Amino acid sequence: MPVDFSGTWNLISNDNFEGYMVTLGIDFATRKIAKMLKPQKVIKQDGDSFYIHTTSTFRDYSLQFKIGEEFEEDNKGLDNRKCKSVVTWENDKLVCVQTGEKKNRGWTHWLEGDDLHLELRCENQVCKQVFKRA
Ligand code: ECB
Repeated sequence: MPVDFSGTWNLISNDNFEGYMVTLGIDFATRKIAKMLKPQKVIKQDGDSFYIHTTSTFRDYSLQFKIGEEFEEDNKGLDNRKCKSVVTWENDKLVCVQTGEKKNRGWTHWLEGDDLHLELRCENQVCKQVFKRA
């Protein structure tokens, strides 16, 4: 059985979100608000098709992709840059490479016990988020 990320997940920890946002050029006022948020993720996984909706009281972000199929990603409401993204399986981890203006940009999702983990990378910064099932 493949891993199934489907479900509703609530953020419980957010390590170095500040460093990640600074590398993305997010302004001070926005970072101050963003740091306080406790986003929720809704993930719908159907085979190799994914829908990930991240919601908060401030901004929402949704993403749809198929494993191995490159797509244009518009990071609207985040840093507003565009990039070319592709998500692949690395064993049981979901790995996204976001090619664009920013070097070494991407993220990795995996399950650990009952928790959903997310590592967000940009340049030399790594933000580590952990979510619990709602
Ligand atoms: C959408 C909730 C967070 C809103 C933060 C608002 C402003 C900060 C601006 C830029 C910071 C960059 C990213 C925000 C961090 C998380 C949002 C979604 C990250 C993401 O790419 O999740 C992936 C993997 O689950 C699916 O898009």
